[in-house]
Amino acid sequence: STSNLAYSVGVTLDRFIKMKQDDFPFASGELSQLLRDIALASKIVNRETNRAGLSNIGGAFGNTNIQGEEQQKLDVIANIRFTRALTKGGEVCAVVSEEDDEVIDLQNKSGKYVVAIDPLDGSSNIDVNISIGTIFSIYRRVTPIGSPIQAEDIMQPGSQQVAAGYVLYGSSTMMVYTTGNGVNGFTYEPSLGEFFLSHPNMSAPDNGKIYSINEGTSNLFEPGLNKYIETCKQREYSARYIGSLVADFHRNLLKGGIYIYPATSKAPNGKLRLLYEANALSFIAEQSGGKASDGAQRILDILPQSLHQRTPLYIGSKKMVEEVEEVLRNYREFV
Ligand code: P6P
Repeated sequence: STSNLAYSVGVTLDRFIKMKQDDFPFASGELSQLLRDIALASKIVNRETNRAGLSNIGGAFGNTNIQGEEQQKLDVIANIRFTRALTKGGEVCAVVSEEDDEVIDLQNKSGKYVVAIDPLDGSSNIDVNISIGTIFSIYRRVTPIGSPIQAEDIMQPGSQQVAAGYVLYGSSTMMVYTTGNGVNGFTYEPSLGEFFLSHPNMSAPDNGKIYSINEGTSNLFEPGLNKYIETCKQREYSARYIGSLVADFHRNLLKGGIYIYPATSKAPNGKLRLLYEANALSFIAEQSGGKASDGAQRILDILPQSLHQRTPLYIGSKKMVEEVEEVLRNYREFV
């Protein structure tokens, strides 16, 4: 029966958030409410993602469905869902999203938090039915209540995050997040409409044998990176790269591994965005015992200069990130 199923699969996300609320003596539940708002929006996005092929909401833009309605891209829909949930929740005063050029002021003047979000990363994978994900960072606003000020409230280094997480719409849908006291993973049970604690206290293996990088552009890589990749091959590591950051990151977090999106001669800052991709996953990586850098400096120490700035990303098992940083350093010294 439903109650047995609920009992057998353990703690719901709501109950877990409530249990952990005591970790924040000063927060009177706003962060808890904010996490619930994100979970709610992710349930809606999950449903729409799973039906994408059916109701013709694929990645392709400008389709019209049988009703002749203009079809929106799924990442645009996801952005609307998350922004609407955060607006209604009332806890967030501003959102910076991959989908919007400028910061969105939610007009929640007393909202204590700012959210940076990639509502649906890797949405080009939807049409080929590969897992995709939502990535989010949560900051406390710096300025007193009123309209948020971009320079102070939005452009905070990742080290100022109070929470961060991702939702992976995969073979099952999971929500993984941290509030600075470790990392916990929840698996969605659609028949109950609930996330259940399935991966308590996630801990990244210190080392690993999986490397995730798009070697198709290796002729554009710096020499030290190609040297590291060569080492991975000599050790017969597994190359696993599915072109969906959240899915690659999540697998490496569970099994041990490193994900690299490097600077190249054509893209000196790589491809991934600092505010709503690298920072959140870097907070998760560190909180689970892993490491994240741009190849030299800690991602969470980078002071943002612009909303959509890119950063190279080396993230995953601590020893793997440390090793590649060492190789890069050695080769950079000799260049
Ligand atoms: P490339 C998807 O577009 C994405 O942002 C990440 O999810 C993914 O890891 C990466 O870009 C893939 O980029 O250049 O290897 O196709």
